[in-house]
Formats: sequence, structure tokens, C-alpha cells
Amino acid sequence: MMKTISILALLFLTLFSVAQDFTTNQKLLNEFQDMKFGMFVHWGPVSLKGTEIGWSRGREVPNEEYDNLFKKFNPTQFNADEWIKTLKDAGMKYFVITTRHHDGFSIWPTKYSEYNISQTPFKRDVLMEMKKACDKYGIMFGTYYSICDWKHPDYPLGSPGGSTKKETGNMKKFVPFIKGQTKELIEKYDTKILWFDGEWEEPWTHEMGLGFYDYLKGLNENILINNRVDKGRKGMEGITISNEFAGDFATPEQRVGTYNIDAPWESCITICKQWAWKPNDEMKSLEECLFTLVKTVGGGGNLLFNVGPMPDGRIEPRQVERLKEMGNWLKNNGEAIYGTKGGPYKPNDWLASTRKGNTIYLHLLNYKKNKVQIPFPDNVKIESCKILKGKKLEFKKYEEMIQIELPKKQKELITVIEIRMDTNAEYLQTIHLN
Ligand code: H79
Repeated sequence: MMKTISILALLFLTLFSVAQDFTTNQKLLNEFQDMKFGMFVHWGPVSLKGTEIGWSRGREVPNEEYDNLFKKFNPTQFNADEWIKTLKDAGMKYFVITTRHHDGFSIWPTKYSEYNISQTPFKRDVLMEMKKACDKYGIMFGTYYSICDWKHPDYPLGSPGGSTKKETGNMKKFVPFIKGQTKELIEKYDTKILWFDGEWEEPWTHEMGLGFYDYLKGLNENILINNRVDKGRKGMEGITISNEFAGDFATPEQRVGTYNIDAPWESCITICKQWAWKPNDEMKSLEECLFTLVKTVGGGGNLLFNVGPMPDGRIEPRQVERLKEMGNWLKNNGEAIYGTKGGPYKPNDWLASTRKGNTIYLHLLNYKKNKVQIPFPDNVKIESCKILKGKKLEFKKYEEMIQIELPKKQKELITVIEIRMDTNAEYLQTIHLN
């Protein structure tokens, strides 16, 4: 008996000494999770080449050429107001812009590096213009910032995978550089989301991640920091592998995250194939865009949807059009997206679900049958069942199932059904479908 107790006590001690006390601003995090849909933008001088930002340096584009592109970067058609209006019309609620990618170019006039927007022919502080436009439209403003910098002399590695090493590399000098730059993003641009990346490289350590997180929250407690500030991200799946690692939300990349309604997460996914602009890049269909959004939200996550503006500063008209189509869908169905929780059904190919208060929303994806039959808790009373903003549906409830009759000839990509119940849907257990 005593032995069991002491083992348990030891276990508790170990757990408590490992678990860190991260200062996550819960109010801001709730606000973030309620927004569901944001715009990610990857942009910089590399758009002149149409190759991938950061990754094409030293691959498709020789270093020497890549590092001099800024001298020709003159996005004369850039209009922050138009970008943020496009975002707003898409039904998006927040904005995250690449302020400095792995290539090291800063899109704001930073005092910590000459390699910045003020040295381009365009000169303007595009970041401040974006921030002001976000304020005007009531959009949360966030900044992507790469920890690795393949160009900076103090950063030890010079190319993807670290195959090139710099003799000048010195993390003791590099860390104050990134602390200085991010302090500018917080104090001058009032960024609400610090979206880190490039943390997986060997020079960055868990201790540096923890120190950086504490430093930033010390500057302003009212910010969110993704889990790529530290070393606890599980590859592109993006989840945080244990609570000893810092980060306010997880970051699945180029995939819908795995269903999780307990820990905050956000999938980042491109509208085309490349993060940065590429001429004639393959664009996703409206169906794929909407299903991605609905499956992400149904799984408990946010979608940070990426566009890469052109070198002249405009977002491609066909992408603006696609975003507007998403916005039109959200105008009609936003009630079943914003401010909801994921589940109770775990999303599959034909169904995602969301819930708010006493309501469950079923999102039927390209569903052509005239009935839907799914498990439903026996002890819950259904008060109404209808197409969202539409007509009432006949349903039968028996044992642990519900069967709903659907209108004939459904044309919608997504049929949203609203089920009102006599209890709070948010307390229901997760339901797994076959
Ligand atoms: O900015 C965009 C991309 O340029 C950047 N993240 C998005 C938001 C990006 N980072 N990495 N990748 C794209 C792909 C790299 C994957 C790998 Fe790894 C890096 C494979 C091995 C090292 C990350 C860390 C995935 C597994 C370990």
C-alpha cells in the first residue's frame, strides 16, 4: 500500500515538475477560436520569380540573384485596403502576413537589418498599411516570422536542410536579432498573433523556444504565439507532442488537422499549390475550398487560408473571385461556422458537424441520398430539425439513431441541417461514424 502511494506521489511530482505554466490569454484564445477563418499571405521580392518563397533560394534561383531581387521589387498596384476588403468579403476574420520568411527579407523598415522594404524602389511601409487597413475593417492583425534565416550571417545554416553551414554563425548574436525584430512587431505594429516557423532546424533549441516565448509574453501578455516557437511540433501533423513545450495553438500544415476539441489548433492550407505566387498555379475548386473549411471547423480547428499576391501587389483576380464565392457561402451559412465548437460527429468524407448552445449543425458534403441516418444520443429530446434558414425536415428518432428525410434533388455542395435540442450540445460526447 505504502509503496503504491509513494509511486503515485512520485508520478505526480514528475508530472507537475514537467508541466510548464504558460501564460495563455484565455480570452484572446477564445476570440481566436471563434473566428474560424483567416487569411495567410506569403509575399516578398521572390514573387518576381514566381518560385517558392525561401525554399527556391539556392535551388531554382541562385543565392546571388535571389538576394538582389529586392532591388526590383516595386509593387505599384499594392493597396492594403483592397487586400483586407477581399479578406472581409471572403468571410475571413483575421490576417497573418509573412514579415520575414526563411530568405531573411523583412517587409517593414526594421532597424535591425538593412535587407528590408525601405531599400526597395517601393520604399513604403507596407506592413503599417496592412495593419491600418485591418484596424479599419475590424480584422485581427497577425505576423508570420521565420526563426531560421538562411541569409543572415549570424544564423548558422545557409540552405534548406542545413547542408550549407556559415562560418560566421553565432546563435548568441542571432537570438537578440530576432528578439529585437519581434519587439518591433509587437510594439510598433501591435501584432496580436506571432506565427513562427523554421523552428525545426538544429540551431534552435527547446531552451531558446521557452526563453523566447516568455520574453514575448513579457512584452505583451495579450498576444497569441503558435507552437512553432518551440521544438514540440510533430512534423506537418502540427500537434504539440507534450505540454512541456510552449505554444498557444497547434499548426497542421497543408492538411485538415485531426479532430481535437480540447486543444486549440489551426490548419494552414494554400488556395493554389505554392505558398508564394506562381503564374498559372493550380487553384483549388470551390468544392475543395469549402469542404476544407467545413472539415477543419467540424474537427475543432481554424483555417488559415493562404494566398500569394503578385509582384505588382495585387491578389490574382481568379483567387479574389474564389474567395468571394467562399464569402457568399458563409453569408448564408456562417451561423453554422463562426463561434461554434467542432463535433459531436467526427468528420468523415460526407459529414462534418459543429455545435453551439442547444444546436447541432450537420454539414452534408455532396450528399445525394434522400435520407440520412446517424447515431444520436437516446436521452436527448429534439425540438426541431430543419435545413438552415430553410424548411422543416421530417425525422424519426429510435434507439440510439436519428433518421432525417431530405428534400429531393439537392443541388447544394453542402446541405446544412440545424437540429435544436433540449440540452446543451456542447456537452455531448464525440460520436464516431462508421
Ligand atoms: O511558410 C510556408 C512554408 O514555406 C513553410 N511553412 C509554411 C507556412 C514550410 N516549412 N516547412 N515546409 C514548408 C516543408 C518542410 C518540411 C520539413 Fe520538416 C522540414 C521536413 C523536414 C524538415 C517539419 C519539420 C516537418 C518535419 C520536420
